[in-house]
Amino acid sequence: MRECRVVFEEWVIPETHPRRDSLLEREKLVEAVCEGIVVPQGLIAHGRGECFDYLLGEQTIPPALDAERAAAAMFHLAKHPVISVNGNTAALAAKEVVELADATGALIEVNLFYRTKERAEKIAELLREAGAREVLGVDDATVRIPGLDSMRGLVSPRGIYRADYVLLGIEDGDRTEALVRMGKTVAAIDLNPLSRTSLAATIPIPDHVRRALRNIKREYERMDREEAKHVIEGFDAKRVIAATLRYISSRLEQLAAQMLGEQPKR
Ligand code: PTJ
Repeated sequence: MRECRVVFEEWVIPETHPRRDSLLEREKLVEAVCEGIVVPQGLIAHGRGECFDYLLGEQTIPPALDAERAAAAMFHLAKHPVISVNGNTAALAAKEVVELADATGALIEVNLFYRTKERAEKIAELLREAGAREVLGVDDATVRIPGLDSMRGLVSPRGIYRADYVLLGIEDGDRTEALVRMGKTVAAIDLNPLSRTSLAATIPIPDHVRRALRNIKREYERMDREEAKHVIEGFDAKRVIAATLRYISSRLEQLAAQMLGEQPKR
């Protein structure tokens, strides 16, 4: 492995550290950068995600759960669902991706913004180690998403190109918009409700990728096709974004009031 991190002697994250989980997650991503799975830019994306997760209270908020139910419903209704996996998602949630694909019968495809064959192979290997039987998007990324130039537009003809439903996470806005333009239903896990991805997605999911994938699997298993139709009929992406912004705004208002010992505004 390329030596790319400073190794602090006897550096362990104390069991009692109040931000232990968050620090361990960072370590996991740094390691994944050294292994060539995550790109350095992925660390910047993660930091932005962490910031929004703070604002949400590091929990699944009610509008996110509504979106997760809609994302689960689409797995019941779609003919050709695909879970699109990039470096960050693979490093943080390979197991959850595989479990969701197994439960729903969706295909898994590696799809990278910073695509190299070597990275795609490594990510596919990580997914196979997590139990994936088949991973598309490595040798078979031969067709192009219209409107996306260079390597980042390449997808598998059996996977994302043909899909009627794509679930993706921690994604760039350009690519999400291009998939929506192709007429696909796109569910996008992104902690930032104001990102171009969230604004373009058919189903924006403002939640951490690991929590979101677990919740989608649970909700999928709880509903049948009839209920799924109902859930989709009642779903409104704009309401999810607006409710998330209101949630953050009122949470911050409450925290500020608490700090000053004031009665929170109604
Ligand atoms: O692996 P590649 O080559 O496909 O590249 C992946 C990155 C992440 C570098 C690429 O997709 C990218 O540049 O993404 P952006 O445009 O920075 O967008 C990432 C979005 O994901 C941001 O809006 C973050 O808030 C959000 N995000 C970061 N970490 C998480 C997250 N959302 C959910 N869960 C997270 N853990």
